Amino acid sequence: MRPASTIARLPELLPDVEGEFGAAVFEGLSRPKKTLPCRFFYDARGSELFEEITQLPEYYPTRTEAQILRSHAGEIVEGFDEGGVLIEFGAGSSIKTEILLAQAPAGLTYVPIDVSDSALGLAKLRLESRFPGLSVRPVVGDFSYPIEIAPDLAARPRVGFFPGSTIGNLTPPDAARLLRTFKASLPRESRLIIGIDLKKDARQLVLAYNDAAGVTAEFNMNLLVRINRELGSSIDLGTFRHEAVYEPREGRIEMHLVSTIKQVVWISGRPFHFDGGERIHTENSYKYSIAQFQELARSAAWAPNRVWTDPRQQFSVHELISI
Ligand code: AVJ
Repeated sequence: MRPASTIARLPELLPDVEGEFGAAVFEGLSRPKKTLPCRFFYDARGSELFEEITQLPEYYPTRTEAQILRSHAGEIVEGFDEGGVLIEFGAGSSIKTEILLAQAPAGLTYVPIDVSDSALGLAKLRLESRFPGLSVRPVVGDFSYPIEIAPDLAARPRVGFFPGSTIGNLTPPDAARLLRTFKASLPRESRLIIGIDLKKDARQLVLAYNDAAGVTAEFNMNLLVRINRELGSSIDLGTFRHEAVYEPREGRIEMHLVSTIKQVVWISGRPFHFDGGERIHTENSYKYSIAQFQELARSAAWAPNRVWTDPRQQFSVHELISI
C-alpha cells in the first residue's frame, strides 16, 4: 500500500507511530486553540475502554446499528454478487460484518483493512472457522489511502463496508474527501454500505458522551495517561476534567479536556501553559440528517440508494452507488 501523493493525507485517521504521537502532541498543544487528534485514543487501554463504551446504556450507536443490520441483512446483501469482494474500511474486530456475512452469497472474499494486524489476525481465524466457504484476505494499512486490490480479485465485483459512524470524526469536507478516496478501490457501479449517526435531541447526545459510569471520561483522559507514559511527563490528572458538549450550529459533539487550574505542564522538557478553564479539543463526532448525508455523498460522486434506520430513527445505514 503506497501513500498516493495526489491524495492529501487525512491526519485524523493515521496510525500512531511512536514518533508521530510526540510530534502531534507538541504541534497540537502549541496551537492557540489546543488540540490532540482523536486517533490517539486507541492505544491498548483506549481500545478496551471503547469496547466498554459500546456496551453502555447511554451509548446507543453500536447496538442500534447492529440491530439495523440484523433486521435488514437480507436486503443489504441483495446488492452483493456471488463470488464478489467485500472490502471493509477500519474493520477492527469485524463483529458487525458477521451479521452480513451470515446472509451473504457464496464464494465471497472478505478484505478487511485495519492498522492493527493483531485484530485482523484474530478476526480472520474467527470468521474462517464460522464461515468455511469464506476467503478472508486482510490488508494491514491505513484506509485513508487508496488500497490496491490483489490482482486475482481485480476483476470481481466489489462492495465497501464502513460502519460505526467513524466518518463522523471528520469534518464534512474531509468526510467527502475520504468518500472520494474509497472510489479508488470501489469503481463505478460499486456499492458502499456506511453507518451514519443521526441528529437527535441534544440531551440524548450529550448523555451518550457523558455516561454516568465515567467510562467516556476515562477514555478521554487516557490521552493524558499516554502522554505521561510515552512522552515522559507527569501531568496531574486531577487538574483536568472531561467535557463533551453538543454544538448545534456544527451539528457535532465536541470532546475536550479542561484544565481546572492555571498551570504549566512539562512534556519531554518543554513547558505548555494552561489558563484555568482552558480546553484541549480531542474529538468531533458529527451527526447528520439523512438528507444532509445524502447531499454530502453526492458531492463526493456517490449516488444515494437505499437507507435503513431503526424504528426511532436514531441511526442510519446507507447504501451508496459509485458514479
Ligand atoms: C468510534 C468515532 C464512532 O464518535 O461516537 C465514543 C468514538 N467517542 N465515545 C463516536 C467515541 C466517544 C465514536 N466513534
